[in-house]
Amino acid sequence: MTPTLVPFARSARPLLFQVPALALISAAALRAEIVEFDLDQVPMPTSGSVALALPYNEQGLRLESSVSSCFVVGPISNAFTGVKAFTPATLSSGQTVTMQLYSPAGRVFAVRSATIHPYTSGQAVNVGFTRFFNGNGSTQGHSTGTALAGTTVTFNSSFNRVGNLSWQMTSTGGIYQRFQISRIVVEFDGTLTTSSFTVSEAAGTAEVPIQLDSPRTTDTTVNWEVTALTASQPGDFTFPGGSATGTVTIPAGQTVGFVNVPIVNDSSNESPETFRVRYTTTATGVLFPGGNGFLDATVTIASDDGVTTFPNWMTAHGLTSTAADPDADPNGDGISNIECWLFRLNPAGPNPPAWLARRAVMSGGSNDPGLTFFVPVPLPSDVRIILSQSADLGSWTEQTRRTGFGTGSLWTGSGSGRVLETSSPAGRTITLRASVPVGRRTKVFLRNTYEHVSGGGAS
Ligand SMILES: [Ca+2]
Ligand SMILES: [Ca+2]
Ligand SMILES: [Ca+2]
Ligand SMILES: [Ca+2]
Repeated sequence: MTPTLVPFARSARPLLFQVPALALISAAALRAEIVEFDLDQVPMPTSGSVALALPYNEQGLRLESSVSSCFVVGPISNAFTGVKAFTPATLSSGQTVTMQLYSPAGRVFAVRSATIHPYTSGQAVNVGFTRFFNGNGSTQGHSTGTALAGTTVTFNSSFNRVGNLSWQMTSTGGIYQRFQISRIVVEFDGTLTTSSFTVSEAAGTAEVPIQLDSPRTTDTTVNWEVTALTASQPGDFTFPGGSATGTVTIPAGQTVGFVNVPIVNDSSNESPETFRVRYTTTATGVLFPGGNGFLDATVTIASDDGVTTFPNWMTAHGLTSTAADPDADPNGDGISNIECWLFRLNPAGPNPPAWLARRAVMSGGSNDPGLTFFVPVPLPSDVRIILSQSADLGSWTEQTRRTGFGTGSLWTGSGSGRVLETSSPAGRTITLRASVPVGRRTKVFLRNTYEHVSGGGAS
């Protein structure tokens, strides 16, 4: 009897575990996006001052002015020893000059501090009208104090979430009231993102992420609300902690938080069903993409009941067209769809680590090498498993194969006598052992190949 071989696809399984691409935890070593605008691109003047052409760019910030250049003063006389500071060009009486610092990319930031210095020919004179504007109509005045070494001043909450920082200087009464700035510290606002995904009905929990593009210096609290769409509550999922709303905090220095929504592992045959998690926030220093006031993640629950074939498994996970091909990997985790079906893995979203342990791993050590894997029940009838081995990764020799676990299905081939199988109510643990050359040390490479055989077959 000839087995039906259409459609027919191959799926090679590399021996190394691949890290799921869906891992959402970002490295904690990421730098907060704090920018010190401190003229670090400008050489230190060896005496007096140097002209600084405007606009001047540093670390994603741009300095512009109503004049075409300003001065960078360095270690002049007894004033700015070791400090680079900038100041507008000399003003004539009554002239006003406006300086503006902003992100050419349009990024919003919080102004944290500025270090300002008085200046009048090396003498310490308090300059009291150094007013800053935030571009939104708010102003804040600071005095330089009399210390030539400068004073670091901080900014109130109206200087959070600004598009620019500007300041003016006007000469009055023929006296050049001038000050210098050596350092402005801003923190760019973080952008919050989430992602929609498919969760397996048996996964227990949908971990819905809320992520910052970079860590912040303070905790970020985000509100969430869970709403049923085509899924029903509490039949298909339940509210986290029994509440449809709550908050999640992304701690300072970290970039991700989760809302954990319990998923009900029912026994109903169902199409993919959905619920929504909507995020809103009043936290300062964070934004949603596009300036939206909220952010949605849609979670699709894939039912695992009444599924008997590979195409059923794809349909249950909402996969169609080429995304449902046996060799396709729509969730980017390095595991093909056909292998997901054999091991009852989620092909369209994340998998619990315990499920990934079902996949084939090396076993038996150097004396009796093999591949061991676990096929959960119900055992499929339309997946062919082929063990091959190689001494050089160039030519491969098939050892044994089996198509599905239906009646009459058997391991065949020269290696069929080396197969070990143990059954349990949960499934079958299978070890496919290699053919080991005797009397010499050699390398053996093993691989499992998984194919879809529509309708199944004997081998
Ligand atoms: Ca359900
Ligand atoms: Ca179920
Ligand atoms: Ca179900
Ligand atoms: Ca995959």
